[in-house]
Amino acid sequence: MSWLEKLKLGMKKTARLFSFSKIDFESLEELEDALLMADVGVLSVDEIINEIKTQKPKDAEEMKLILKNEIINRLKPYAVPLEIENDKKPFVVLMVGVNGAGKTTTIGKLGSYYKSKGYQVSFAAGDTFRAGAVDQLKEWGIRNKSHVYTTTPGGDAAALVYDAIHLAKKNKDDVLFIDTAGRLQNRADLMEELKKINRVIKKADPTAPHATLLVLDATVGQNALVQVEAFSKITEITGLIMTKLDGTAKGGILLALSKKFKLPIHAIGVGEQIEDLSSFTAEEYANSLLG
Ligand SMILES: Nc1nc2c(ncn2[C@@H]2O[C@H](COP(=O)(O)OP(=O)(O)O)[C@@H](O)[C@H]2O)c(=O)[nH]1
Ligand SMILES: [Mg+2]
Repeated sequence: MSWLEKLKLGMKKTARLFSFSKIDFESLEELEDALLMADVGVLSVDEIINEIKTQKPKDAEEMKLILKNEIINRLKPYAVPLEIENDKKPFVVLMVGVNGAGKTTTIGKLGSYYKSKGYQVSFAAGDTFRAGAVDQLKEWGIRNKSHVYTTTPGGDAAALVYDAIHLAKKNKDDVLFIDTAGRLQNRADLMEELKKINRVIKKADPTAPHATLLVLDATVGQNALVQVEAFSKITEITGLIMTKLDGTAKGGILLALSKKFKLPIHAIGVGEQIEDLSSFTAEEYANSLLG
């Protein structure tokens, strides 16, 4: 199955909200409800509905086209791939997010992607909390034939990160992905630890981290907004990755996020396999969202 087919299949639950045979321009309210249910967000929904009213489509087909263009125009500025700057060696990517969002899996997928592009990739297993997290990353390291810098479970994550940057420099790694423990935005101690990790990264390399990616699980819908806010208070988020767009009916959340935070969306995930992560493009997304 191609990526686009997978994305379409994954977004089916969201797309089902927009069954246009039932909706014509006289039942804009139905469309409004569908957009709200898909978690597009009140602000964007109002603007989109107003745009449709202004353009006065003749039929459902025309309305769908306006809607599609609205979605594309709103997201295009944020569909930006993660660019590795070659003068940063290693280019340090810090991955953050709540438990189960898909950080470790996404690191593995990104690692294999950049490896295939010819970069020497390495991983720092900074999730020393969860049993199994280190092994999970080691697996990805074996698959990608990449270094995985680890410490003993329960060890000091910040110390590991410090060592990992030095080892990555020594090994001349091009990109270092730092995994972190999932932390709830309401756990002050864990958020404090993230600050410490950031300080330690800067000690090892004052220009790092070169990217801090917040991994979000699409199935949480509107709560993603709360997560971006909470993590932004602790550390400067430079980009987003949205996982689990497969099997959610809240696929419109990317529109709400872009509207509010104007952050780049580097990639989206539609499954658990290596090939289930791809760069984000507004057209593909709009097509999948509308079925
Ligand atoms: N369906 C689906 N599952 C995913 C996706 N990304 C990650 N997962 C799964 O979500 C679960 C948690 O992922 P993990 O990487 O361990 O999350 P972490 O706690 O943030 O490191 C795992 O079972 C992954 O296989 C995705 O895009 N789609
Ligand atoms: Mg993890």
